[in-house]
Amino acid sequence: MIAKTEDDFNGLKEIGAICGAIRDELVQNTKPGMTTKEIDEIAGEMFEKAGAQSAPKGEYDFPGYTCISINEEVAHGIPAERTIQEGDLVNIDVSGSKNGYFADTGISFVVGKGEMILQKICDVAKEAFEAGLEKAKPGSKKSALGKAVHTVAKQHGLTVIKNLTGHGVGRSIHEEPDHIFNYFSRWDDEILTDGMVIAFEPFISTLEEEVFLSEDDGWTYLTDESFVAQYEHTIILTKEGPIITTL
Ligand code: M3C
Ligand code: CO
Ligand code: CO
Repeated sequence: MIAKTEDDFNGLKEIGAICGAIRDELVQNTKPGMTTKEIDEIAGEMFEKAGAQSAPKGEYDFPGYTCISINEEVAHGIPAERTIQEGDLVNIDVSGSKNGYFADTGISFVVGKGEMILQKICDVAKEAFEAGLEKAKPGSKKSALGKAVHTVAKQHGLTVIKNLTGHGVGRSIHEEPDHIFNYFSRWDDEILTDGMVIAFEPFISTLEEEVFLSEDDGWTYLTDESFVAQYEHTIILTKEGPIITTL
């Protein structure tokens, strides 16, 4: 969407703060021995208390309030009986709506002490987000964000996932612009505009550049031989600078 009115800005900030708070609470509660379903239940309660709805559930009938993905699972992991272990790479992605406004945020992190490479990809995903954020201005090319993400990944000897992307958000969970790539696409000549609302979510990988969909559940994106980290926020682009709604 293009945010124009004060109601737009307030509505986007309200659901952004709710999703950000749920994300942080879930991260805090991700401890060895917990099941992903138990973690997800906390989100269900928090959405309800806030008078907000889970976007995956509401928009796609996803079997969970949030997406929780572990190790070989990259995204859209279904909360279930899988137990968190020390050293796991976990991604928690929270998206929701209130009063017709949407937000989307996610983070990858390592539970307790884990392998150094896992912490590295989490740190690089955040660094790539920050590099892209520098380019997130009205009048700039959308492709500049992906270029910045890929540059950071390469600097660290890492790769990006090319078949998962950021997207527009605001009045629905996924809307125009359809794709914010994690690499420079020369065919992408779209110019970012004032008030445009985007979910920017770099995916940084240790090796592979593509994920594949699980044939078992039809939801979960998986890797074969890599580990992948994501870092996502909802951003309103303005002439005065970006507003991150999900901090
Ligand atoms: N919030 C998720 C989508 C959840 S709906 C099942 C997202 O937009 O960040 C991702 N898209 C692709 C991978 S994660
Ligand atoms: Co998300
Ligand atoms: Co998203």
